[in-house]
Amino acid sequence: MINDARIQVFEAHQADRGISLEEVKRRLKQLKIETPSWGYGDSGTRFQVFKKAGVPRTTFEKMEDAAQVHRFTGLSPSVAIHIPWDKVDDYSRLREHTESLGIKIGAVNPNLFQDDDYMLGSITHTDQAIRRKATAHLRECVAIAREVGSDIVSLWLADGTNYPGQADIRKRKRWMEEALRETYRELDQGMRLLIEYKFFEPAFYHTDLADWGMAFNLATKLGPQAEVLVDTGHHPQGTNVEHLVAYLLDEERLGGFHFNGRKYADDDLIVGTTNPYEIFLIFYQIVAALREEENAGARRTAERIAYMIDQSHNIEPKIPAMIRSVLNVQTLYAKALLINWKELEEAQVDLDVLRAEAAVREAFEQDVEPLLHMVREERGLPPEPMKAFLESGYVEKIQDRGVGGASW
Ligand code: AOS
Ligand code: ZN
Ligand code: ZN
Ligand code: ZN
Repeated sequence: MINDARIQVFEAHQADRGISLEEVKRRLKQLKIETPSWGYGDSGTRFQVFKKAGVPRTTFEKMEDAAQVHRFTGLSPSVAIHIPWDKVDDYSRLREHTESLGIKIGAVNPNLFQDDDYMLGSITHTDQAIRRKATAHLRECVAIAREVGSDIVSLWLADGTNYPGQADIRKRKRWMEEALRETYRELDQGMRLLIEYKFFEPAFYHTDLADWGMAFNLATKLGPQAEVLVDTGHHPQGTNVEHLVAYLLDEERLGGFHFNGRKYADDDLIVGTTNPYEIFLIFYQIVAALREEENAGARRTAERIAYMIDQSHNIEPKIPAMIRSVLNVQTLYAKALLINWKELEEAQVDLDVLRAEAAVREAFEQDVEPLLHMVREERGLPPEPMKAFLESGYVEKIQDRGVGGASW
């Protein structure tokens, strides 16, 4: 529990460290983490989809669950949708319903991987008719984004091959570029196309959009409204994700994140459960860029990063899993905001390796619970969101939905 004495100790300690808590709190209050509609439905591995009681039966009900996450955390005012998983007859009704819950629709995610036609590729398929069909779906998603009031289309492409020689890699590259150019042309001003990469799965020999370099190159070719989306589970083991984040930030092409935790591959577990230091170090790079942008009063890349959760809650209760996830992100962001920049910069100038490393690590070691309680209190939110949600009676209330809700 947090009491006044613990808060006073925290404030005094941060004052000693030379940290301006007002600035830290201001930034913390701006943090928004989108949750995905698919995170509320039934999901599973390729071995089994577990059916849970109380799972939303429709996209409308998914929005109701997502609204709970925002209600108790104040962190998740928007929800990503996936087409066709969230296909509805009337998108303006979905928009109205969502907005009546105090949240809004965020990124629109096209699905180019669940149609038999796409077994050997979608926008990279050898058959022109299939490429046309896939491109039409991408364009449709831009139109849906317009209709639901979203400014982000977020594309992950499952295209790839399983065997050497299976297809012409360079032709596929050109077809992919062609389809994305056509999609890009559909964007309204102010809309963004986020390009997500992943080095394997479902294809295991080559993936057409395999890494951040390819996504960056494509985004650069397309134009300023195209940016890279970094999913924390989409890199080979050992990749220095915070480095590529810093690189993309500096090139002004970092569009967004899919947060999740991983130990082996694209595990899609709760963010920060196995790799909290990595997430913290990603935020270290982002806060550095934010500070630079603010001082220069010019570039605005870091400020408008679209943070999203992309996880598959197979064994966890859905809403608490989502609450845990956004709280973990908030905690790690809070820690990064406690870096003593003066100390760090001095150590770097003095070429003092150990002091510089310590300046970063010491922020990670701070106990930010008092800080988070203060911020929640100031915003009129429950100081312990998970506890408040579990005591709210919502879980009991949705049991009448029964078993067999929506799943992909
Ligand atoms: C797939 O591995 C990607 O992470 C996607 O971003 C995401 O999981 C998908 O769009 C949900 O279908
Ligand atoms: Zn993802
Ligand atoms: Zn993924
Ligand atoms: Zn993942």
